[in-house]
Formats: sequence, structure tokens, C-alpha cells
Amino acid sequence: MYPRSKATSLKSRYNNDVPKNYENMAVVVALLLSLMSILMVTESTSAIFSSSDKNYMDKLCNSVIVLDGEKKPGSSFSSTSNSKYKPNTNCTLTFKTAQTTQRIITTIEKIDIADSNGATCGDYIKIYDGKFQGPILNKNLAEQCGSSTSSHVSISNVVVFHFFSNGAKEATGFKASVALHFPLVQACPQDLGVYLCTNKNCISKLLKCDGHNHCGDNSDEKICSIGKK
Ligand SMILES: [Ca+2]
Repeated sequence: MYPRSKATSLKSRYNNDVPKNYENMAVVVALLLSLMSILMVTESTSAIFSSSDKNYMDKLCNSVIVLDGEKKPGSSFSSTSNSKYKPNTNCTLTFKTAQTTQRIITTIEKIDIADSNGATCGDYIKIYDGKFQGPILNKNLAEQCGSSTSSHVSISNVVVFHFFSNGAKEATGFKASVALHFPLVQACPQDLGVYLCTNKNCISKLLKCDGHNHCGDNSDEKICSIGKK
């Protein structure tokens, strides 16, 4: 038998240890739960953005896609999933910002549209600012067919891509990206979840290092950690 003082001390240690163990377990469970939630968020975020590689304009004709700072701050798409676009295509794809103060950066990342003859494009991609057949964002005709890439920032909060091909020559088409630009976010600080491009466009940090030129000058894809594009 232990002396009373020692027994009391053991008992008191036992009594103290039990809640501590539960406390520790609770901390571990809380950590596991928060880790799971982080993993789930990461997974759903990457799911949103990896799916952008599967966006094809010929499957999205007449769609309207809303860009939202938290859920969908940008996207990218190709003209077609086929090796060449089809003749006689007449297709529009509209992007709108969730908030009217936001603007849209449009970037033609790659372009191979056949059937151009100097300033005349048989097939073309036109980008309208505001509404279909409104002001043209990519005004330079050379940027609407042929092989010149380009980037523009909208004046309104709506852009409409219009892809047209006639019945003659076809080619591989184009790859484009769009990104929300936040002109009202002062200095575009990273701690607000945004990224200041070299060309001063302010995009969501989520669009950095995902393999698509969202800034327009590709600065969001230039300094990336190993293993990322
Ligand atoms: Ca990007």
C-alpha cells in the first residue's frame, strides 16, 4: 500500500491524465478533420481547373459562362477536340463576370486558322466586347486568323468569342484562355488571393502555374515551383 500522499498523487495524476488524453485525442481528431477539409478543397479546386483542358468550343456553342472570383476566376478552351475544326462552323461562347466592376483578360494562346489571304480571313475567331456583334476586342485582322497570338482586356464585363469557318480549308484551330481582371483591387496584393502580372493585370492566385497563360504576358506561368508547369 502506498502512503496516502503518494496514492493521492497517483489518483490525482490519473484523474488529470484522462482528460488530457481526451484533450490530446480531440486535438488529433480536429487536426485530421482540418487536414481532410484542406485535401478536399485542394481536390475540388484542382478538379475545377483541370477540367478546363477538356473545354471545347464546338461542344459549348451558345453557352454563357459566368466567371466568379471564388469559384471560377478563369478558364481555358480549345476550338475542338478533333485534330482539325469542322467546315461551316458558326459558334459563339460568352463569358460574363459575376460583378460588373470586373474585367476579362482574353488570350489567344495558340492559333492555327487556315484560309487567310492577307487581310481577309476565310475562317476566323472574333472576340466581341459587351455583346455579340458589338465592338471587336481583337481589332487587328491579323489576330483573327493565321498564327498570331494576342491578348486583350475587355472594357465591359462581357466577352463573346465567335468562331466561324467556311466550307474551304480547315486547320487545327486555337487555344484560348480567359481570366477575371480586378482593376479595383489596389496594388493587387497576394494576401488577398490575387496575383499581379508583369503587365499589371490583376488575376486570381489560383490561376498561377496551371499551364495556361491567363495574364496575357504569360508571367503567371514563368516562376513556378519544380513539378509544376
Ligand atoms: Ca495560368
